[in-house]
Amino acid sequence: METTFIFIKPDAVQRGLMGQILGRFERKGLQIVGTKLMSVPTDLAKKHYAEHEGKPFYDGLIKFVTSSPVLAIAIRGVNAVTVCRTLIGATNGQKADPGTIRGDFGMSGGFNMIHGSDSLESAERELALWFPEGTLDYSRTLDTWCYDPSDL
Ligand code: D4T
Repeated sequence: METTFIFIKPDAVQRGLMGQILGRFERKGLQIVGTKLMSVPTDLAKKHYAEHEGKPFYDGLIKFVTSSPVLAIAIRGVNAVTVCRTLIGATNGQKADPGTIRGDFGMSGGFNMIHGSDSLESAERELALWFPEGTLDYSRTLDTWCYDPSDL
């Protein structure tokens, strides 16, 4: 099992898409183990996007993610990092495949609605930044119907 970090960005929160987006992860069979609707302090945004510092879009990106609340989410499942990235789709909504979150809901590269950790190492780093208090550990009876024993 992996735990990955997702956040629903200000554009999707403002557009009233939180429930529909969260629902896509739930209906897939993934387990929500943390949620937090929050304003993002600038220093947290800068730590999160440290790898992009100096790039042309960096200042606008920090301004965007700190402009209005986001929904931070921790999600658990087998191969959760890759599965969530697949559900999210390509960075630019105009190029993202139909059926993905960005492909179905968005038209932008910058206002692209959602972030998902791109590796297990990133997930661990980002979860420590966004959920320093930790995530929840609970079992769900439905997991016995989401995975066959060989998946686990
Ligand atoms: P995130 O990190 O937000 O899940 O998005 P991606 O993993 O799909 O894309 P990324 O790290 O390459 O970019 C981070 C963030 O910056 C915005 N961005 C990116 C932008 O505004 N202009 C650009 O040219 C790029 C490459 C969008 C996502």
